[in-house]
Amino acid sequence: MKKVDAGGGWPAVRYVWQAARRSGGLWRMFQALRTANACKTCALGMGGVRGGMVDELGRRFQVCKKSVQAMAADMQPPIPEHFWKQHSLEQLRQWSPRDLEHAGRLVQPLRWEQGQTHFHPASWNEALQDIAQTLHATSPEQVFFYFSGRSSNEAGFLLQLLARLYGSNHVNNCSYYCHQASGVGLNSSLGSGTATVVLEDLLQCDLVFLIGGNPASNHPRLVAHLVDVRRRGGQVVVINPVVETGLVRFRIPSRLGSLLWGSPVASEYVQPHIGGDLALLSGVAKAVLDLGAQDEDFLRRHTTGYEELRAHLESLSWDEIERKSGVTRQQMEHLARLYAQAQRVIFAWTMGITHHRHGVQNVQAIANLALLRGMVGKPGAGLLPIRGHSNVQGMGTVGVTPELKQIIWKRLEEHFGVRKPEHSGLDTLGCMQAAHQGRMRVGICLGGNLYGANPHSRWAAEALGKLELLVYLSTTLNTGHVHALGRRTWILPVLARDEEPQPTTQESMFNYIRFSQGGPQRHQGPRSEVEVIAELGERLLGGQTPVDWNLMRQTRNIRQALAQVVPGLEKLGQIDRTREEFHIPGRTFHQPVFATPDGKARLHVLPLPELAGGEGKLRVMTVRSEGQFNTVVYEQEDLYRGQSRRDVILVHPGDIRRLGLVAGKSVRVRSEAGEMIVRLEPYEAIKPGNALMYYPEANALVPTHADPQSRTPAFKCVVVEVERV
Ligand SMILES: Nc1nc2c(c(=O)[nH]1)N[C@H]1C(S)=C(S)[C@@H](COP(=O)(O)OP(=O)(O)OC[C@H]3O[C@@H](n4cnc5c(=O)[nH]c(N)nc54)[C@H](O)[C@@H]3O)O[C@H]1N2
Ligand SMILES: Nc1nc2c(c(=O)[nH]1)N[C@H]1C(S)=C(S)[C@@H](COP(=O)(O)OP(=O)(O)OC[C@H]3O[C@@H](n4cnc5c(=O)[nH]c(N)nc54)[C@H](O)[C@@H]3O)O[C@H]1N2
Ligand SMILES: [Mo]
Repeated sequence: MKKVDAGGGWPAVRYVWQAARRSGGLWRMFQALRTANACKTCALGMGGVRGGMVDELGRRFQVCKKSVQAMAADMQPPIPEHFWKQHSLEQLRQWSPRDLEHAGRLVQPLRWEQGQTHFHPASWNEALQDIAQTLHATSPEQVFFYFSGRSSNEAGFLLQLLARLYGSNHVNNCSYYCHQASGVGLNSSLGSGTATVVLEDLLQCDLVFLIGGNPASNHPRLVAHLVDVRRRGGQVVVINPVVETGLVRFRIPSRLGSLLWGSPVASEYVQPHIGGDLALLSGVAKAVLDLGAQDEDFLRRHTTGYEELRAHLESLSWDEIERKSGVTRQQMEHLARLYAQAQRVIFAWTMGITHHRHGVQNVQAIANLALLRGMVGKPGAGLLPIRGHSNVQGMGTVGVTPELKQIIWKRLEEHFGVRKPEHSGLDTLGCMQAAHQGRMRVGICLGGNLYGANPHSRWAAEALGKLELLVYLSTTLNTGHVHALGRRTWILPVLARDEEPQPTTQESMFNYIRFSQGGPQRHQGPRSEVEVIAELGERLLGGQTPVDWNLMRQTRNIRQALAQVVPGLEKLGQIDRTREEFHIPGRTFHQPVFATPDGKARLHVLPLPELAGGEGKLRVMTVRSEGQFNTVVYEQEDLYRGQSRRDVILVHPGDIRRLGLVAGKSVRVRSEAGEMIVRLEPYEAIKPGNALMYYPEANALVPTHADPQSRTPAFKCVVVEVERV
């Protein structure tokens, strides 16, 4: 298949048109996107109280293909009752993620028990009664709660409150497979774990480092900002082992000139090895010192650890840096010069940085480099982890984490009589490991696809299969529902954000709290997430705790609670009246005063990790194509990488020769975790020594190795052997 020459453009426009037609026409789609709700896809922060498609600066018609994709999925007709008689579980297991998603909206609670051939529709009463009874009979340390990042702050807070009152600390969210390394890394450097900039800063910077991300596919609205940096005469440095088409040129559909001719994105494109970023960033930092371009005054006044970092960087040899990064000294010195010439620099990154065993150190290395020139703590400059799910950051803020800040525990106790459960909470991978060892009995999943998201698919299915009870609250069917069932499983249908009968709130990657108004219910049957949780709370804990679960059915009451419990969310207390969306205070640093005890940022000395792999092996990254949203695959083809199918491994032609393989033929790819037979595709755009496969399919190969600090699996660095079959 021929690769397109730029990202965005007509294919995106055509897709929108087709998706809209399937959903009842362009006008109906437009009306749906226009409602005052936060966009459902990434966390860039579109929509909210000022209407859909409005960004955080109030600019209109900010929409992308993904918003339409997600909306079209929610606008589908319901899955009819006879579907569950017609299709056995065995049949549904043959369906692709796309077929499952396109089956329609879930509208009835479904029950399955070990040994049964089909799912059975059941009543809400049966479902909630069974779940409450099972929880009653189970020890809370054997129950975990997994949250995706699509649900509201209100649902997230309420379910974690239920979990703690019930006695479980095993509360976590998809961030543990996503940006957790950013949170841990930033906290260790700045005392706060989120972006230090707001959207406006992006409009003022003159250099952006974009590291380990493909926003042309995954955050298309961000690319318009990168294009604008170039227009202002600024620079965009992309660091990525793959030359991604849409990061070279992008056609912004809403700008005619750009749509026709395309706009340049990257001004420099540097290709390290997979996992080579820490060495590369250290090399650039060393070259900054060689140039004398560091801001000594800033470093002395606002940071600690400068002398140690300096000594460490000076002691590193260029040989080691070049070997471990895969980038030449000249290239790193060139980047250092660009950096030295810029006044306001933003460092942005995604999964290419976090999905490694040294993910936290990668993030610390980015913070080090930014601090060296005083690029944190002033307008137009700073650090920007580009978040995935539309409310994944909110989940962390409202307490969907195994551990909570002391002050939140204290307030939960004061307001709701929560006594801190004695056992320590497990992160996502920890819960899966415990389940596999038979130490978990019940799992409750608010959205997401815990199976599809997991490394080592076979192992993940085994782990979930050992649970006595598994509960999914979902909008549509996904692979987890058919491949990873507990001995008894409930699938409960819930409303999407824009169908909620009451307002909800979400938080963007710029720490901005948005207010979604909800809207009319599209189908009879699904219930609001908050209502389901409150009902379960009443059945499980009613009368035993100070929480009035009936009051908690009102999202405004949950916002009152959030305002009282979570520092920074005080304004949620009035938001129903004021409709004022807001930035969470204390996170954006426009002054060099940091959230650490001494107010100073901390520099870290980071030894350089060896590259993974070795003779005859390849390092594989598992990534998304533009036609999917996480485990939901909408399209088989990847236009930007010129692929017509997904069961492939993309390898540099030089490696194909070196390994004695034949392009276009089937190969066996073997890792520590498993093997897959896929087609070998030659791919010039990847750095030799490295290869690319598609997530979620390639999770069959990803071992469960994780970063010890953030516990994020190394999804981007799987060592494999490839052989002919
Ligand atoms: N259309 C669409 N949009 C999405 C999503 C989606 O699935 N589809 N998912 C959402 C979510 S939850 C998230 S977290 C984000 C994910 O957004 P991204 O992080 O952009 O997504 P990935 O496809 O995982 O790819 C990461 C990029 O990292 C590069 N990379 C891989 N390994 C390395 C490395 O070692 N170093 C460097 N420097 N780069 C590397 C790859 O070449 C690829 O370009 O997108 C969000 N938005
Ligand atoms: N190999 C590999 N594995 C990875 C990654 C990778 O790059 N490579 N990326 C990781 C990352 S970054 C992430 S974030 C995870 C993603 O992990 P998850 O967030 O767990 O997975 P999703 O595929 O986003 O979940 C999609 C499902 O959410 C449900 N859903 C959608 N909207 C709603 C809603 O409003 N409410 C409720 N209750 N449910 C809803 C639908 O049923 C849909 O099928 O995967 C991780 N796994
Ligand atoms: Mo993510």
